[in-house]
Amino acid sequence: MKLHKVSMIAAAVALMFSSTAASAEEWDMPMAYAATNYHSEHGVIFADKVREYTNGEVDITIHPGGSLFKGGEIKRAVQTGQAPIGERFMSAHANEAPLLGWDNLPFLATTYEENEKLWEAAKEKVNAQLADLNLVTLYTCPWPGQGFYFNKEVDSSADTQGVKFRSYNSATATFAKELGMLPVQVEAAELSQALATGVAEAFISSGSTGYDRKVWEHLSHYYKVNAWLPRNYVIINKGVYEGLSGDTRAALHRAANETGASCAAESARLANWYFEQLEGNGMIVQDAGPAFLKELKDIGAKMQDEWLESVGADGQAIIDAYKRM
Ligand code: PCA
Repeated sequence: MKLHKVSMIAAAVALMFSSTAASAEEWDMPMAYAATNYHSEHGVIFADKVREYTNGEVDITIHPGGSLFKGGEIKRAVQTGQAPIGERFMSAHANEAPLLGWDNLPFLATTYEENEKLWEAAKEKVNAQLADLNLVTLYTCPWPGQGFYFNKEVDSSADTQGVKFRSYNSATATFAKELGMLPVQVEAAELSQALATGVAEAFISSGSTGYDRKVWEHLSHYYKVNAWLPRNYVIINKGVYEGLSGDTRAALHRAANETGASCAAESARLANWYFEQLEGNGMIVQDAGPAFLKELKDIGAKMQDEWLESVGADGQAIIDAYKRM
């Protein structure tokens, strides 16, 4: 009788384990940038941590380089639940929700420290906006400061007229137009091809994307500007998130917080290393000259005004909160 009871308990325990195993979540996570980029490498680190902290209950497979969904499709895929989780450069969607352009305001927060403060000031409102889009943010990670790539020396907007410019969101398209350039939106994964085929002959980005896409094969000059440090976000479908147990959510956030901090530190560590690689491959990397920089700052001020106008009180509240910090 006793033995029977013990074996019944053993069977129940076995059943419990097998049902846990059967209910393990398997998530595909689309990411847009090169597999060797620190953003994508941190996706893998995140997945490993999630597996560990959920005791294998959530098993995430990373798909970098736009291989599962292209960069431009990732937000919608996660919103609609085609993918439960994904990574996206959120300011690319500021045309739909202007608030998401908070990290793309020229010359407002130009160091990692300032960028972190600005995120602190913006976080609550940004997350509320994303919740409206059926998304929950798990972590965000900054790109290094943004500057300009050209195939020639550029001293002012006199040199940029009619140049075909690869933009990555509406703000960079505006910037280009203000400089007399012709913007075309291209995802980082397609950048080398756009440069090779002449679809684009200039762009704004960090040293990171220039390095990943080996742009020294087509371009010669990089002008450091540190105009802003935009962010990628790892986002999860709100319905999927709400369906998780409290413990699983806590494990996800623990993994996300650790990964976000490590990813930001890696971005800062690599920022100059990328410039060294560009130089090592023959590019001229230098600060933007005073005349060009003055024009960029004037355009930047105008863009910030336009952003405030399109976002309204929430935008002003973010900037005010940031300035008080
Ligand atoms: N690289 C990404 C976004 C910002 C950056 O530094 C890109 O150029 O697409």
